[in-house]
Formats: sequence, structure tokens, C-alpha cells
Amino acid sequence: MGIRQRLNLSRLYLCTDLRTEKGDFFDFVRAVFAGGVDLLQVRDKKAAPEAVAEAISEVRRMAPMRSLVVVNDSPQIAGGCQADVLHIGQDDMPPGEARGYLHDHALIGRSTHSVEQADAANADGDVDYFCVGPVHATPTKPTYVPVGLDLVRHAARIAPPFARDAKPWFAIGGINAGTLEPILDAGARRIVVVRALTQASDPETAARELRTRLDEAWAEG
Ligand code: TZP
Ligand code: MG
Repeated sequence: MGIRQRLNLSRLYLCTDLRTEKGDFFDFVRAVFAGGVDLLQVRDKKAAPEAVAEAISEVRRMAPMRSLVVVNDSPQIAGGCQADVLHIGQDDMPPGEARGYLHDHALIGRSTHSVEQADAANADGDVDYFCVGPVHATPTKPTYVPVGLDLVRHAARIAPPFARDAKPWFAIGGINAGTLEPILDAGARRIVVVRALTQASDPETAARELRTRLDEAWAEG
């Protein structure tokens, strides 16, 4: 399956650090892939770039065919390991410049935190998907102002998930099985989570629960 098709089919995106304190990174990765995660980003600002690059190579070997492994922030690391997806924020290298480091079919995702940023990402030919958030306040990003459901509704208007040519987008920030329903009602059909899986006692079951609800929401329309 091609990279873009995998993105189009994706629903559950996990950002995780290397879990060095827990020491169970690869077991965790195996569990969440089994539970239905289809994009996995390694985001560990404390780890050495070499450790992140090494972990990413191993995760790519473990990843199911339908999934995509995402490199955060660094076009250089993404290019160096021939990554299929690079994720960049508003303060990172601009997408058009970052593309120069990547292989020809690689995808670029961008974080957005306002209507203006979401509109710009949606219109940018170098951005293949975007994220909107944080929907709710989150200790994972304590300095970010929550954008609430209004930005989710806006994203659903400019890029309706069921429209054939609409750009994929993900809601992010404070999402778990208990907060998912209003986010689906606001029009999201793809989500990014951190704590919902990294802090779960049974990450495979937690992933499967989110995945099942997302699959149902896609089927419901
Ligand atoms: N960007 C906006 S919110 C967020 C990022 C990386 C973190 C979301 O973490 P959690 O634990 O799912 O609330
Ligand atoms: Mg960044």
C-alpha cells in the first residue's frame, strides 16, 4: 500500500517518547500496533538524536504494512533515515524547505493552533496532513492554550473527513476514551493521543478501544 493511501486510511495516531524510565519501549510499540495505532511518532526531546534515529529504524521494522512511522521536528533525521513522514510545528523549518531533505514520496504533517494556521496548512501544497489542538488543556503541552471544539468544527468545515479530496487532519490534546465523543460530534474522524496510550496500564486494549470507536464513527458517517 502506498504512503498516501496509508495516510488516507489512518485514524489513530500516537506520539510517544522512548519510555526510558519504564524500559519497555518496544513491547509498548508492539502492543499499540496490535491495538490499531496506524501512525506512530517518536517524540523525545530529552533523548540524543542518534538514540531517536536508532529507535525509529527498529520501529519501522516492527510496523504493520498499513502503518506509518513519523519523525518529529528534524528534516535532517527524517532524511537521514529515509522516513516516510516528517511532522513539524509552527516554529520548525517551513514545509517547503523541509521537503528538500526528504525522499520523493515522503509526507509532511504540521501542527496548527488557530483558524489562520489551520487554513494555511490546508492550503499549503507541501503539507499533507495537519493537526488541530490542543482541544483540551493538557499537561503534555502545558504552555499551549486550548483551542476547544471550535477549531475542530472549523477543520471539519474546511477539510470534511468524508470528502474525497479533502486533506486529512487530526484532533489532538486531552483526547481519551472519555473525551472522544464530543470531538467526534464536532466532526473529527482522526485523532492523535499521547497519555491515553503512554499512561495506560494495558496499552493494547486502550488502543483497541479508541480504534473501535473511530472505526464505528467512520461507518456511521
Ligand atoms: N500538541 C498539541 S497537544 C499535544 C501536542 C503534542 C499533546 C497531547 O497530549 P495528550 O497527552 O494526548 O493530551
Ligand atoms: Mg516541533
